[in-house]
Amino acid sequence: PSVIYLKDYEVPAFRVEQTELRFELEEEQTLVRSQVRYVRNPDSANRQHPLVLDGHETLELQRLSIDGEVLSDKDYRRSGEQLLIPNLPDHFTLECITRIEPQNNTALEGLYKSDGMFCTQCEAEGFRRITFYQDRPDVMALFETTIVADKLRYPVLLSNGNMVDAGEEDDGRHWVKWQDPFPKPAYLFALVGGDLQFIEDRYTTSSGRHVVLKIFAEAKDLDKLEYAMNSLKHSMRWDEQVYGREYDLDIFMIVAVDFFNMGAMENKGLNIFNTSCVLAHPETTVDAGFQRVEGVVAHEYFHNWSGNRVTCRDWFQLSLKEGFTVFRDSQFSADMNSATVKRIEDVTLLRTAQFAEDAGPMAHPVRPASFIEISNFYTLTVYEKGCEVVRMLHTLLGAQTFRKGSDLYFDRHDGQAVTTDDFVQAMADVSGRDMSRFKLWYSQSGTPQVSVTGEYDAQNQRYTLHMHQRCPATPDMATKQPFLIPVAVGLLDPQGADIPLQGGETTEVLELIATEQSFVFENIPVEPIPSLLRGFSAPVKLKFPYSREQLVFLMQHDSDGFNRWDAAQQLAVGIMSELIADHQQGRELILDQALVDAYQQVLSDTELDKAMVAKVLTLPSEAYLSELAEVIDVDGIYRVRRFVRDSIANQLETLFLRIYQDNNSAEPYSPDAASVARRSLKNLALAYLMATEKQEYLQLALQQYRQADNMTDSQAALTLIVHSGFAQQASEVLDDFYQRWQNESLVVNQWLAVQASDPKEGALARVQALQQHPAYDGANPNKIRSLISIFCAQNMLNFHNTDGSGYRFLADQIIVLNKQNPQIASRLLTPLTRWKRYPQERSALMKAELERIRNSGDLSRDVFEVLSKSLV
Ligand code: HT7
Ligand code: ZN
Repeated sequence: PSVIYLKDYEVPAFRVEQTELRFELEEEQTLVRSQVRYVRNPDSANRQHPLVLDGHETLELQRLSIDGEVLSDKDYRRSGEQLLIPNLPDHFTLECITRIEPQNNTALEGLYKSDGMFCTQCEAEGFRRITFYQDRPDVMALFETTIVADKLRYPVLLSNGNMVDAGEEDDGRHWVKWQDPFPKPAYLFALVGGDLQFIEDRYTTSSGRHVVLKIFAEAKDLDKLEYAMNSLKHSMRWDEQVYGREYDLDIFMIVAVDFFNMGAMENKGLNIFNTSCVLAHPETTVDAGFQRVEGVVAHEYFHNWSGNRVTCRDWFQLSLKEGFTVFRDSQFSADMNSATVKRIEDVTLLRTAQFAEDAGPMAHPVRPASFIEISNFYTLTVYEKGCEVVRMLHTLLGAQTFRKGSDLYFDRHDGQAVTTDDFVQAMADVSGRDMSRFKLWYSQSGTPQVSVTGEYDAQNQRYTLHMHQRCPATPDMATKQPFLIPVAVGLLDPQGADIPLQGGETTEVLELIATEQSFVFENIPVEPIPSLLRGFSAPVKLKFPYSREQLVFLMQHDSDGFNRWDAAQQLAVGIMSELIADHQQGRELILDQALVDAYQQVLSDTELDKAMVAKVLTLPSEAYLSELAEVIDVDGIYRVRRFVRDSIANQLETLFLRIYQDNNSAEPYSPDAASVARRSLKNLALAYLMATEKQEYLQLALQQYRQADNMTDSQAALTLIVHSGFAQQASEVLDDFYQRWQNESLVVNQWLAVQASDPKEGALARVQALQQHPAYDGANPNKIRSLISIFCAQNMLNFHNTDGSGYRFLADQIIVLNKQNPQIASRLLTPLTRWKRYPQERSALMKAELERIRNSGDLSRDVFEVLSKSLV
């Protein structure tokens, strides 16, 4: 497979004025007729350029004609994934008929069937599986789509834009015609055909436009759509208030499908969602699920401006829409819930998974310079680090100037396909700042490391912070220039109060631009304790030589909620890292009382937000400890985490019991922030109580499991019981849970995940047995994620079994999925790609499995790219 480079970008040879599509949906085949009006692009350097159309090998070409004249196979050339037509006039209409088989499309790209329903996924390059087309985001066209299908089987036929006509044929088929008034690239095209029900609502925009809102799902799921509808309306209002962006069509539709490679898709006017990101009901959905629905509905809706009205020039610019939209949805979720908790969750994801990506073989900049398969670049770097880059712009410019910049960006580029440079330029223009150094965040990969020391000059009442930055080499880039790093800083006096800084503010954003730089604070009357990188103002690893006492002090006093939590994390990480070393040396494990005391203080503080207490008392995950380790000691990390958890549980048992009882309210379920916080604290307390392995707490968990009126409490209890040593009760609740929820596919996914993450011995055999269970479907990505991905990512001890069985198992799955669904296969590879981080014995076994996959035969581009980068 060939490598595609950003530096080779050329404008398209032809523009498209109009794209008319007609789909005849049948059981054995779908016929697609496209009629496309092309115009030679005056901006293209070569006026003789042939028309180059993309078309997947599965397309059966039935007819090609230009302005009514049928072409013979001498008039065009089909080569690989392309169709070339030379000698064309400057204006013409190309008609193309293709035959495709959506019912056999297991890749879930293009047009496919999900549970008997036709649906599409065209981003990034799925449209070329439907018809021959310039399948690139800078070719934007007006689409008109007619869908013809059997009326009984497929009563609902949807596409983008507004429905303009409909009718019936004599043979039991009906048809519907949709017109989208906004030009769009092919990746935003969507079609749905199925037997669907919907809920409906209305929304009036701030300028008075009436919009019909519809959410479609299978009839059995109709009662799980209300939360998404409310989230949609909140998102629409929020985007008007915070970004001045209104919705622009008369209808906005969401469709829930069960087979989907990612979370959701922002197709113009017709979003398609993985059921896991749209269905929510207290009895079947946990709190985190509700929050995910709210976040994803907002994300896809916000794309209507950041992605659809202004789109990407090419796929290297993916973060233009994704980084910005993740930033927008994170602001929205922060506004709807607790801002600090949202920040903690986002940073936890970034630090565990994105930092690991930056440290692995697939490291790439937010704007990659090359790729083999673009689907491999829908990554945490493009999304989450891309969001952090936009957040840094917001921090550097301030909210008001940032808003001016986004207004200018949307006005200047409405209807265009543009680049991340254009986005930064709008911010530079409104602020008058030179952003050239800032742009290195888009072009350089790797996680910068910032080392800070403090120096107090008592005589002159001066405090100086010395900073040093470096960014380690990544496989794609050996040397890096210094970044512009905004470091938000506050200084605490010995009582824990913020010392006023220049201008009377208590937080100042320092701009670190050189490799070494010092920042001086005048009029500091006492030696302060610095609070650094407040709110995690930049995606870096920051080190300051804090003592444990200082971290405890920051935990108690920092006015920045994020940093209070982070001080607790740093304290725990420091203590656990030492214990891991002790474990490796065979020394007895002794827990530093400082951690227990600090946790006890937090638990006893009735002023603190409950969600914050739960976050502070959650120990760093195995994944985060792994990311921080030079060489990953799987057993050491697991044992030490257990030891620390159990020690805390035993010492603070009475307190945990009181917390549990105080928060075990009998109020009916509500997904509001305060109730979520209460449940999270209660269930954290239950987890610590269960760690004591006492019968009485097993009874408490069983009681919660039986009496819960909501899935959050019932699943929390289920997980604790299943993961405990109480084997009989574990098996009883698992059976009970399945009997009760077997007809709820998303709940069954949770049942699979609980078993896949059970750390007890023999997990692989249990996972393999579950693959044979009627509840499992190896063609459904949600099932694969719940069972296989969870086993590999959240069951470290079993996946990394030194007999190599976990690695072998994963490789076997990838070999099968490589043919069936390459996108999913390639994503599943991730844990094996990290082989260099493990000690020799494990790393050799992992590498051998990567090699076995490489030798297994025909590799998809997706799997090939990840393998080839991992095996250098
Ligand atoms: N923009 C959407 C991306 C997406 C996607 C990409 C590759 C393969 C399947 C996919 N499904 C959706 C999702 C989003 O970021 O909003
Ligand atoms: Zn997105």
